[in-house]
Amino acid sequence: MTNNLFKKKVLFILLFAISNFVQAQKSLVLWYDKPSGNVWERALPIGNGKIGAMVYGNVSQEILQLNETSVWTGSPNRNDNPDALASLPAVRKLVFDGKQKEAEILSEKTIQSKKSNGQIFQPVGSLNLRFANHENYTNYRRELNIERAISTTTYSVDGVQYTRTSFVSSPTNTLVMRITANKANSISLDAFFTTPQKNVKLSTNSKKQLILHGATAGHEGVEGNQLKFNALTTFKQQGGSITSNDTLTKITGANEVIIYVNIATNFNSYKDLSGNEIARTEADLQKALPKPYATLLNEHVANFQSFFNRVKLDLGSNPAAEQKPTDVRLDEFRTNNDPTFASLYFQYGRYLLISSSKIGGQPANLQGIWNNKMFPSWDSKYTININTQMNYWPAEKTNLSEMHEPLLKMVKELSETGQETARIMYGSRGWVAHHNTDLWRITGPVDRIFWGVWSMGGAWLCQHLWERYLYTGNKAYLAEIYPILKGASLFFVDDLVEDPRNKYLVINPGTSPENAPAAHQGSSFDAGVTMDNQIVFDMLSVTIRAAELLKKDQQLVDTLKTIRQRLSPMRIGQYNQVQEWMEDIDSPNDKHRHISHLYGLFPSNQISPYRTPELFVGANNTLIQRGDVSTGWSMGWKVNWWARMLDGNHAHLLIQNQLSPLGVNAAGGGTYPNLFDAHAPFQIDGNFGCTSGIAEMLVQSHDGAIHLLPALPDFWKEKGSISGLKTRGGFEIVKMTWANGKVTSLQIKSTIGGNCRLRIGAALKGKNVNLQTAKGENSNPLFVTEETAKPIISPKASIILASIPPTFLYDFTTEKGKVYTFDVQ
Ligand code: FUC
Repeated sequence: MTNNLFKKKVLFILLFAISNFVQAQKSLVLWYDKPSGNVWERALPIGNGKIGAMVYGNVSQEILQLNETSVWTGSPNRNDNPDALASLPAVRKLVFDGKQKEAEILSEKTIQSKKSNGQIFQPVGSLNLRFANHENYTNYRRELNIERAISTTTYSVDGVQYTRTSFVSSPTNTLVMRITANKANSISLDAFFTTPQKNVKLSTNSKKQLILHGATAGHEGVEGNQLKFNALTTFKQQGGSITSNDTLTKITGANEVIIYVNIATNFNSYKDLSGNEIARTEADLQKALPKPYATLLNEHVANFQSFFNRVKLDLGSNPAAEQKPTDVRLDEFRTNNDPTFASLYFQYGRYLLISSSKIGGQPANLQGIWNNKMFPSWDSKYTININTQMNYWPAEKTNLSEMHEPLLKMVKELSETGQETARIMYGSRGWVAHHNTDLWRITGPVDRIFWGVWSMGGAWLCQHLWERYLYTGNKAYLAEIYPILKGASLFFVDDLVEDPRNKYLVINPGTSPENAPAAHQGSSFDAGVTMDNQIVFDMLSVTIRAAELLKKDQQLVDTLKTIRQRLSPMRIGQYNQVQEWMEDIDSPNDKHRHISHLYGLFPSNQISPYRTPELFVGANNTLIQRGDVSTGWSMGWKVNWWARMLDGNHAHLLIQNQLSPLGVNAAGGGTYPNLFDAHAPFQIDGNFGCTSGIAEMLVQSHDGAIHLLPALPDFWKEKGSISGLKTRGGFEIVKMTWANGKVTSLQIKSTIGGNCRLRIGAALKGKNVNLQTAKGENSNPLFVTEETAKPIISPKASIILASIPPTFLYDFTTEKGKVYTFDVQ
C-alpha cells in the first residue's frame, strides 16, 4: 500500500468511526432549541439515586432545582388503626351479606388510618445562577445525553460561546456544573439558593460557599423538625474574582467556573435519624474537589455506562425525523414512523432508573427523585397498588438488577414494620402492607378506606424479591429473602376466611384497586376479588417453591398447598371478559384506568396463550372493553399487556398514545416535552412501564421458555437488533438481530447453566450447540410455571379460542459462562 493510500484508508476509517459515534450520540440525546423558561416539565433530569436535579437551561437565569432522596416530611411513625381487629367480624359479615356500602362506612372509623396518610417527598430548593446581560443570545441548544448522563447548554452572547455541562456523579455523590467560555475573563455570575422549605437558614462562609441548612416540617400530626438537610455549593474558578455577601456568591470575569453541589440529610433508616448532614456534605465534597474536572467527568461517565451500556436497541431509523428537536419529534411520533424515538424512550427509561434508584438511596417514588413541589400530587410517595411496582418492571429484564436494590431493601423494611400492622389490625402472624407507604415504611391503610382497604401491597412487592431470584438463581439470596416471603404468606394463612356463599377461601374485606362495581352502591368493598385471589395464589406459590428449594418448613408447605387449592379460580363473565369481581357484575363500558384483574396476565403469568386459552381470550376482551387511552401509567401497563397478548401492533398503538403531547389524548395522559410521563401530572411509573413493555415486545421469559420476538409490530419489522436483555434462568441475549419480522442471528449467554428453552417463530440451527425439540415441562426450575385452575365460565359467555401463531420450541443444555450462537435455517 502506498503511503498516500494508507493515509486515505486511515482517514476513511476515522471518519467512519466518527460518523458512527455521532450517529450513536444523536440517537441517545434529548435536545431542544429553546430554554425551559419557568416550565419544570421542560427541564432535564439528572441524578445519581441520591441527589436529583432538574436543569432548566435558561440563559440569563439558570435554575438547578434540587432534590435529595431522603428529604421527606415527618419522622418515625406508625399509622395502624387499633380498632380494626374488633370490627373485622362485623365488616366481613356485612360484605358477605351484600351490604358492602355499610361495611365501608363502618371501616371508615375502624380500619382507616386515624393518623398520617403518609408523609411527603419534598424539594430541597434551587441553586440559581444569574448571568447579567445574557438576555440576547444566539446559537442556543440544550441537551441531555442519556448515554453519558450529562446535560449541556450552549449559546453565544456578543460573539462569545458559553457552555454549561452538568452531571451528578455517583462515585463522589456530587452534582457538578462546569461553565466555560471561548474567550478569557467572560464568565460573571451571581449564585444563590432559594427554597420553598420554611424551616431553613441560608448563609455563606469564608470559603464563599453557599449553605442551605434546614429541617422538614411535620405533616398530618406526625412530628416535624426532625429530618435535617444540608446543601452546600462550592465554587472553583480560574481567573477573575470571587466575593460573597450573606447569602450570595459573586464571580466576576472568570475563564472557567466549576460548581459543586452536595446535599445530605441526617437520615440513616426509617427508625434512625442520627446521621450528621453537615459532615456528610463536607465528606462528599472532599471526594470531588481534589479531582481534576476531566477525572471527575470520566469517572462519572464510566460509572454510569457500566450500567447503561449493557443494553443496546436498534428498531430501525428515520433520518429525517431524527434531525428534529425532541419536543417536535414527540409531537409527530403518533403520525410518523420514528422508530429511533421509541428506542430513545426505551433507553430514557433505563437512564431514569439508573439516575433515580441506586444502592444507598431510596427507591424511585412516584416522581423518581425529581419533585419541585412542597405538596406534590399523592405526596410523591409510594403507591404500592401498581405504581411503585411498575417503576421496577424494567429492572431485571433490562439488565439493571443493581437498581432493583433500593426497592428490595424497602420490602425487607416493610416486612419489619408490617408485622405490627398484621398483629394489631388483623390478629394475624406475618406481615402486611396496604396501598401506600413512605420513607417511614408505614403499613396501615391510608386515604379514604375506599382505596386504603386493599391489603396486598406487601405480597405484590414480594414478587419482586422472587423475580430477582428467578433472574439470578442465587440460592444464598433466596435464603435471605425467604423469611420475608414466609411472613407475607403467614399473614394470608391467618387472614383468609371461608366465603359462606361458595366455600372458597377469600380475603374479606378486599377490593380491586380503586374501582367499584355499580352493583355495590359505589362501594369498593368486596370479598374474593380476582386480583386478591391472583396475588394470594402467587404469594403462596413462591413461598412453597422457595421452601422446597431451601428444604425448609415441610409442614408449612403442606398447609400452603391446601389453602391454595381452596382459592377461587378465575372466572369468565357474561361479556366474555375476565371477571374483576367474584360475581359477574363488571360493566363492558367501564373504562377505569386500573385493570387489576389482569395482574394475572402481566406482571404475573397465570394467563397464557399456551396454558389457559379461555382466559387468554377473556383477557383480550377485557382489554378491548376497557379501551386504550387513559392515564400515562395505565397506557404503560397496556403496552405490557398487549405484548403478552402477542399483539405487537396493538402494543405499538399504546406507545403512540402514550408518546403524545399532553392534551392530544382527550381525558387521558401523555408525555411532557422532557419525555416525562404525564398521568397527568408527571408520574414516572409510565416511563418505566413503557420501557418494560418495549422489552416484553422483543423478549419474554415468564411462560416456561425464552420467547423471542413475541410481539414485534409492523413498524419495527424491517430490521433491528437488541443486545443485553436478561431473562429468567440467568440468560442474557448477547445479541439478536432480525429482518422482515424474523430472527436472523442470535447469541445467548448462560450465566448460571441449566436447560435453556427457546420459543421462536422460525426454525433455528445451533452453531456450537445441539438443539433438541422441546418436550414436556422445562427442566430448568427457574422457568417453572404454576398450574392455573380452569376458569369458571358463565353460561352466558361464548368464548371462541384464538389462533396463536405457530412457534418452534427448542431445548439445549448450557454451561455457566458459555455463549451459544444460532443461525436461522
Ligand atoms: C393510584 C392511581 C392514580 C395515581 C396514584 C398515584 O391511586 O389510581 O391514578 O396514579 O396512584
